[in-house]
Amino acid sequence: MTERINVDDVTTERALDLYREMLRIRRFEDRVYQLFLQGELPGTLHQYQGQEAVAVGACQALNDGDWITSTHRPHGHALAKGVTVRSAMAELYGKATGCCGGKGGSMHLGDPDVGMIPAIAIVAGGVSVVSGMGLAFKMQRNGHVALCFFGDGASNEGAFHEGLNFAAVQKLPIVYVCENNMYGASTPFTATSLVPNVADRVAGYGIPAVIVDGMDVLAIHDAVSEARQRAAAGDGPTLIEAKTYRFAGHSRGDARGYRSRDEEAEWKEKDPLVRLEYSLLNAGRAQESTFARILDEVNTELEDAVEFSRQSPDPRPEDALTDAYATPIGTGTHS
Ligand SMILES: Cc1ncc(C[n+]2csc(CCOP(=O)(O)OP(=O)(O)O)c2C)c(N)n1
Ligand SMILES: [Mg+2]
Repeated sequence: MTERINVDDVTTERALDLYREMLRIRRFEDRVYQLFLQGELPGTLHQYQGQEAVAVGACQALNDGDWITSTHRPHGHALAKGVTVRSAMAELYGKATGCCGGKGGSMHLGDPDVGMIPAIAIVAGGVSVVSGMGLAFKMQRNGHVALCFFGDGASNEGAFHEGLNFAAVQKLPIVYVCENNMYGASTPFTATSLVPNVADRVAGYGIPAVIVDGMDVLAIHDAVSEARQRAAAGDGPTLIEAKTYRFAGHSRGDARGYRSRDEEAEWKEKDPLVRLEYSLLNAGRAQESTFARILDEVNTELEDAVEFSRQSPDPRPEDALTDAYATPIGTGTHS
């Protein structure tokens, strides 16, 4: 039985925008999965279906000039922050027109032009990098805020604890968004922590922590807006723990033996897209035809991106070392 979310305080136009953003991510991920199985996309994939409300609610609460860091599961963050469907798709195809010129691929998706440092696949890597970003913003007094997405598994890394403590004592303008999807690869969070919430862990750093329904885009948006305000006002970081679930396996080869089909079904009942659609329909704020139209438009955008990517050129060998910060040993450019 679908549970309603509170749509009373949001305009219908805004709610439909949020819906469209989430659907764009969902359909992107579904389409990418098909393309991967067809052998069109190289590499591996960590997919974001189920967690769309977190990326969209959080990124929509940011201002122009704010930045995000992301993880090995970055497609949703990238699209929500404004990377275009074309340049994200072309990046997954490894094409020169991709947001990293085809050199980043799935796990390093991002684009500084939209305020997203290319994703960092080292678990908790973003927690270190965001400290530097926050410190820079504070020193520049530019009013910008840095938001760091990371998983429950990342909260077991040393970098997480060092990074949060540093940001806390320096009162850095950072919002930490933990996507607690209950598993770090195949390991349940409960097997790695004697406290039930990541939020409980940060009390020791003097950072306020908020637990929020990660399947409710409006709840995420409100929590991040408040945390953003706090950060921009010089009051320091906040941690938001979004309780969520990834509908797909950890990465493409995962048979999901560590969790039950019943558990998956329970979480699918909380699908953030279905809940928003249901709540708007139930309140008489939109019709089925509205959602059908949005789906058509999103599908058209996606097919355009696939065609664009297929027809895009490969990166040129002579550009292999541009935009790269490390060079292979033996090139003569190494010191
Ligand atoms: C430092 C480090 N250790 C291990 C890995 C391998 N690895 C990739 S994702 C992952 C699990 C991360 O779990 P979580 O932080 O909860 O993110 P989720 O996959 O659930 O989004 C692991 C162990 C890695 N990329 N980096
Ligand atoms: Mg996790």
